Amino acid sequence: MKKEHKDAIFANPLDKVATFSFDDQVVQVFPDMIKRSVPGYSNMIGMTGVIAKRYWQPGTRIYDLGCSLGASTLSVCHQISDPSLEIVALDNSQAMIERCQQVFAQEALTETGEPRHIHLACADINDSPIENASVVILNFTFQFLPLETRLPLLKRIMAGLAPGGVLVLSEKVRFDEHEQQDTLFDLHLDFKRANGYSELEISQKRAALENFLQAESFATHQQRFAEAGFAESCVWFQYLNFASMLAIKAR
Ligand code: GEK
Repeated sequence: MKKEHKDAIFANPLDKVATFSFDDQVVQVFPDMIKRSVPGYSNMIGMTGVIAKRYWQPGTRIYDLGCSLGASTLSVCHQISDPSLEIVALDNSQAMIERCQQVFAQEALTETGEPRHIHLACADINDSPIENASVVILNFTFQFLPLETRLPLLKRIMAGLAPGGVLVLSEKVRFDEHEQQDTLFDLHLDFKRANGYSELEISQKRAALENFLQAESFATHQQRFAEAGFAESCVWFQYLNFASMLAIKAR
């Protein structure tokens, strides 16, 4: 396992803060960055595998959309030991995929040390087929998609899911009520400070994510799930302004 590098990408003053990108520099520090920035990340990832175990139907696939370094896929592999399980893990950052390939080669193994059945590819999830799925995972990826592509993607996921299949969607969320939004936003900044980020790092990262990460409210997500045809949806985890939702297709 490669040594985990500390995220210091925004530690020094930058003349101009460019829009965030999932490049080589981010890949180097990604595990540290996401754990120190996303409240509840480890809980949501850990539970993703547990949810997958409950809803996976043998003979169908699990999709990990925006897999980065494969944390959700590894969580699934820890929970489902059946070597016939097929996982499709996609990300449109070549740098992420290259590193993820190394992670899977070392860690995504069956009990007898064979490689797991994982199709890892560099692809845009907005035009990748989703077929014969029972579990689709979108952990912290949907928030980066242009707003107009979100409903079409959910409709394609819905069409690719078997009856009784599920979507796990984890995101940063925003709140329509200003006071709640401000309170949880401020506490998230405190969370980052408590995890060692400086004011400069926090403000430069914020500028880099401006308009790139577009968070939405629970009501917007729930309405869209219904519009895409999901029979049921709920919030199963929330920690400050980060949450994970489960949407279920009718049996
Ligand atoms: C985890 N799920 O560890 N198509 C494919 N990938 C995309 C697209 C797209 N259109 N847009 C963004 N990505 C992971 C973490 S990170 C979350 C996911 C974060 C990819 C992008 O390249 C990046 O790797 C990932 O989505 C988002 O649970 O950095 O906050």
